[in-house]
Amino acid sequence: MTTLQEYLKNSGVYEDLSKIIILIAEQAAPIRAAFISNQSYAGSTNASGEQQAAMDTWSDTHITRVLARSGLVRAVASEEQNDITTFSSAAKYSVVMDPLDGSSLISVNLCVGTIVGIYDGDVLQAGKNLKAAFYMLYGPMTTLTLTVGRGVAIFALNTNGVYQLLEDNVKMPEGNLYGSGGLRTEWLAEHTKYIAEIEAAGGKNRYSGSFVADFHQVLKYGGVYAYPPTEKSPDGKLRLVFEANPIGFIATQAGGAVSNGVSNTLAITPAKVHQRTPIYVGSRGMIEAIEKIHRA
Ligand code: AHM
Ligand code: MG
Repeated sequence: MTTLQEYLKNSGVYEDLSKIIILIAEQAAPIRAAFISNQSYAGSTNASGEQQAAMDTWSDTHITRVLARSGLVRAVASEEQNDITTFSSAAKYSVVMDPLDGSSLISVNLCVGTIVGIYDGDVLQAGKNLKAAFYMLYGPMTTLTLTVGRGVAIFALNTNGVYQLLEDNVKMPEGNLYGSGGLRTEWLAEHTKYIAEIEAAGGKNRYSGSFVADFHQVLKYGGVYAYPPTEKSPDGKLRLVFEANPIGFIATQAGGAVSNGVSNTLAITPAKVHQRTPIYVGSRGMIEAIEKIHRA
């Protein structure tokens, strides 16, 4: 059995980076334990104008407090906080996170997760500069899907509280699953054409409303997760810094790709922390197909 600690050591990851990854990964247990008493909405909205679930704010406060106490982190930016918080400019690494992704599904007990990216230096960098990206998925198992820039590994939290390696060198296959956000009646012509092409080729629709969960099945089975632009929301719904970049980095490390439909989102330097982006993430062929439609 290879543990998360051993994997990080064998990968030659810098000590502080390893410590931050392990520290956040350890918060899966307290986060899972908190669901039962945090079922409601918090009555507040976040910087993206969305209703915050009690678990959004609980997870955000909890992880931020743990990072602040660690003394290892330079700055943190969270989907649930308005501004970037700087802890120590002497520290090397900054953390970006969506502390509880898919939170509209908490009250119906569907799969949700925590998304994290770690940069060397400040927060507002292009996703391609990520030093590590991972997500915890709170499903039947608690899993951790991680890249430190050397491929993708999946761990599961066992009954002894240890993350054990389930799968190393995860490769995203070409596949035909697709899930798309937004209302069909509001999709733009390019996206409508794209989905029609996928359906004509026998594509199978799988969309739960939890990005991490929907992405995870695309990672394993192949296909695409999309949240497209619309007339009303030309930048889609998901956030570049907290969602598109960490997941896009993982996809790319598994041989897949990420795009806003036109080009690779990992190349974009964010202008602001809560910037949204249209997103297509999944098997390489699927991402090439939407870019081809946009070029035509
Ligand atoms: P969240 O971070 O507040 O949960 O919002 C992002 C979520 C994604 O997990 C999911 O894919 C998408 O929003 C679902 O949106 P919709 O309900 O419009 O399909
Ligand atoms: Mg989210």
